[in-house]
Amino acid sequence: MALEVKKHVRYFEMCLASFPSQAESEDSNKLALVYFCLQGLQILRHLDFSESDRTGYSQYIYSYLITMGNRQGFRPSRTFNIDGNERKNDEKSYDMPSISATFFALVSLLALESDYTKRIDRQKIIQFVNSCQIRDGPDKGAFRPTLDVNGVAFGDADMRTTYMAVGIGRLCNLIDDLDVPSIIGYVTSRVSLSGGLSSSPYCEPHAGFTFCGLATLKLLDYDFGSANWTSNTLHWLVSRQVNYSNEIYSTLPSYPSWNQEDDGAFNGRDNKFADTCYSWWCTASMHLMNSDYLGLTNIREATKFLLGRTQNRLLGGFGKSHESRPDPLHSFLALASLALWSGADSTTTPDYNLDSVDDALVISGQSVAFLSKLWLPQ
Ligand code: GRG
Repeated sequence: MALEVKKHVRYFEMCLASFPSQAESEDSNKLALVYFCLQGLQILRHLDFSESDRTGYSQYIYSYLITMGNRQGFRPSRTFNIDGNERKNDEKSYDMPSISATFFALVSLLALESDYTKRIDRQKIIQFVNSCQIRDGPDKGAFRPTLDVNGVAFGDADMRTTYMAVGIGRLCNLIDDLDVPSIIGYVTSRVSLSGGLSSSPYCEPHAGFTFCGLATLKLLDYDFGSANWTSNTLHWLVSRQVNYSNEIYSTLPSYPSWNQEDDGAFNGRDNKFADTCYSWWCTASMHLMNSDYLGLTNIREATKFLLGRTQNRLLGGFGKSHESRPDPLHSFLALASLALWSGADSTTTPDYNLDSVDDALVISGQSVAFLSKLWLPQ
């Protein structure tokens, strides 16, 4: 089955140039969309921008940077920066940085090969990240998404924000400035009885949270080999792949989450429909624990789902399901999955000449190489 490389390239380039008016509500997620498109192009090995385009896109991303005294981060939207001026030290404002915007800005700048170490103050970035961390109580170790007008950690803490906070630590090469034991304590306390990870105690585990938790641990150099809980997690992850040839389904004609089109794909939790993004959240989770674990999934069927059902052969890009329009998140995660799987089993995975992908930071091999150059002694 063919991967429509040229169409995917055009799709990402179109998204970077303009979004339809229906995407207005995504203003505060704009940097995430930029990240999906840039890293998607890089995985396709087609980030073919001129020097001036790279500079233009990088300048745009730096326009999201805010400094507030000894803290710094990227804002999710420029809407609250009404007058466009730099913040004065003691000024109270709703124009605040967020953990997610900071993570997405840095991984986008890596794709553009912009040396952000010269533009950001990484100590101040880590000060901001650390001020979002919860220090006591049941969520100790987790991170809230932003600060309130008084500079106090604000918003619901969860596994996604915790993952991105630790990702920023890696991207700034300042992991040791984070409170590593409390973060590991938070993540491992969210491993449920079934093996999947949730964000809050006793809540339903989800493949998205499971990926965020395992990637956080990997970024903190956690030793999965010595942990006593990972076999349950692996079992839960392997069970996310939908297999309707399994006899049990023929005895359940009224199973409410039955959709024959899902066969071979992954779902995010028990009794839910499958979707493109779970290809990444589930298989990358297994890969984080041990790359050999990919051999426990049926990569051939999983590839058939992506290429045959959710790839849009007319417009390029991938949708969530066989009926959905393409969007940047599902397009990026489909390509990241195909890149992760290539090489897993050469008999079932065709070579699409994609770049490699880092399972924890979710960036291309080229971006990983650029990141490592940033921290070489000058
Ligand atoms: C590095 C790609 C990348 C992203 C940054 C934001 C983030 C980190 C990860 C998101 C992880 C994720 C998908 C968490 C799950 C959130 C959740 C509870 C979704 C439930 O959504 P439903 O109910 O979907 O619409 P299902 O499929 O469960 O029915």
